[in-house]
Amino acid sequence: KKISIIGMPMDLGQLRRGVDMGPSAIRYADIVERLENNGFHVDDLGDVQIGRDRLETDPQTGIRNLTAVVKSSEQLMAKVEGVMKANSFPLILGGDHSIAIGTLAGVTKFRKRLGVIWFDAHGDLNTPETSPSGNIHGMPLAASIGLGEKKLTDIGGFTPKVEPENVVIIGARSLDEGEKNLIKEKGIKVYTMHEIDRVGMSSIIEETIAYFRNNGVDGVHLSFDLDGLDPLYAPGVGTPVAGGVTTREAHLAMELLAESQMITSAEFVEVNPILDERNKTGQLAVDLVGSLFGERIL
Ligand code: DIR
Ligand code: MN
Ligand code: MN
Ligand code: MN
Repeated sequence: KKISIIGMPMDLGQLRRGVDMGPSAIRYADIVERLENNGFHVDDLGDVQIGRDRLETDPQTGIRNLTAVVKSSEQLMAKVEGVMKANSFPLILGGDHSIAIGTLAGVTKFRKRLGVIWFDAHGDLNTPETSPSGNIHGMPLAASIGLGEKKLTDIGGFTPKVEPENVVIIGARSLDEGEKNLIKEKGIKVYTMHEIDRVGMSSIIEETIAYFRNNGVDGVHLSFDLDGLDPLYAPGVGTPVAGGVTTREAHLAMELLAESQMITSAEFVEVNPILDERNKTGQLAVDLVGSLFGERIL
């Protein structure tokens, strides 16, 4: 089995500096060795070049760094397409969560009915109209279901990438008003921390797997924002929110997804080494990737 790693050192989707060093931090925690030791052939394709023309805010929409994000997303899309064409598993390392726009544009060239698991404290469902920040990392899921700025939704020349009924959000605990309205309007499935506390992670992942099977998806992408975890375990993120998922709950989720053999692409995002403690969050990302690819304790 083949895995292709793509580094996406994007920091233009938000304002905290340092998240562009996320791919390095994850590599230094030995992601390639971990996967090779577990029997995979791993190709590290290196990093996508990120445009540096930052601090341009679109006067009409208030979106920050729009041009540079679009350019970089197109390059990531092309790399992901190449990996998919070669029948390898695309594993993308962020970078802030705006990278998901390019990832999903590449993946959905080959999947007509993709399911998406959005593991995150946030909904990332803002449009320029609802965004409190103008930061694109709060918009990638909206863009991928076809909502918001046209330059973001239409990357790759088609929209939407994903149907709202094929999206499952897990770990939510910080949703803006506009995002809450959108979730209701579109009927997006959301497991907030309340449901995780109440029924447990194992039931939630089992339900998610059954939901995707019932929907007849032709693949499932895992978009994993490290801020879905509690900042106690993942301090190296730009927008930490207390009351999150524990390390063990996250591992359990990855282990159950590995068992399901359903995941066909994945990205791990928002690791910011400047805000981290001795690469704790980068290391955790690698440990979770290990579980996602079948590592077991015994
Ligand atoms: C907020 C924060 N909802 C925004 N979003 C974050 O700016 O749209 N997403 N931090 O990961
Ligand atoms: Mn090779
Ligand atoms: Mn996110
Ligand atoms: Mn988040």
